Amino acid sequence: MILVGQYDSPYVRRVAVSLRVLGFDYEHDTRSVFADFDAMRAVNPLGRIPALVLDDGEVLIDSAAILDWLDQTVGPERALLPPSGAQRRRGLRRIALATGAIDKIGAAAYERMIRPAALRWPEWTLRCLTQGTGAIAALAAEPWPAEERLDQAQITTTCMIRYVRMADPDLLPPGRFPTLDALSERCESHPAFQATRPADYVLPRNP
Ligand SMILES: N[C@@H](CCC(=O)N[C@@H](CS)C(=O)NCC(=O)O)C(=O)O
Repeated sequence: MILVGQYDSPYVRRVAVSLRVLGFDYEHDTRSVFADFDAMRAVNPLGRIPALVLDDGEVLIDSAAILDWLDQTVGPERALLPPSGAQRRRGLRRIALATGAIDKIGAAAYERMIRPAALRWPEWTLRCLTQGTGAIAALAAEPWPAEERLDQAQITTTCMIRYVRMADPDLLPPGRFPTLDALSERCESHPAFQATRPADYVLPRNP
């Protein structure tokens, strides 16, 4: 199968980490969602990453749908999201906070880096940052026991932390939330995270 999208996208990265943790082999198509927009739209009509091209040619789009397919494929014992009950609700809440933080802090970063200066809307940016940092604070207040098995809430939250530290480092400096620092350090030392660690955040930039 082929994973389309670069690892500076936390959505691509959470899929890549999950594929590796669950033992799937994949090829990596690193076309750029911005620089290769038309080619990207040929894979995903939305022109977004990630997409996963299965061996029979079926194309899965949206990281949540891809992760759902992975969990269904490996079955409930190995699934990265618990199949039901309070554990599943807890996992889904954490994942919603982490992906919400990515969306809001990402929107503010797009505003700052891509939108021409004259068209920026500071109140909107501030609202996005308030939402994103609120979600991060809520995640920091959750317990993240070191002995817990690696699951999707940990994977997505760790991908979010790395993303925020690339997109807007001042929002999540080391030391502000020791629980999240510990989670991130633990997960980032795992081979699946090391193999997918993005060095930089690649965006077209406007002055
Ligand atoms: N809900 C989607 C979000 C994916 C997403 O936001 N991807 C970003 C990269 S991090 C993207 O493709 N951005 C380009 C665009 O939307 O134009 C998912 O979970 O896959």
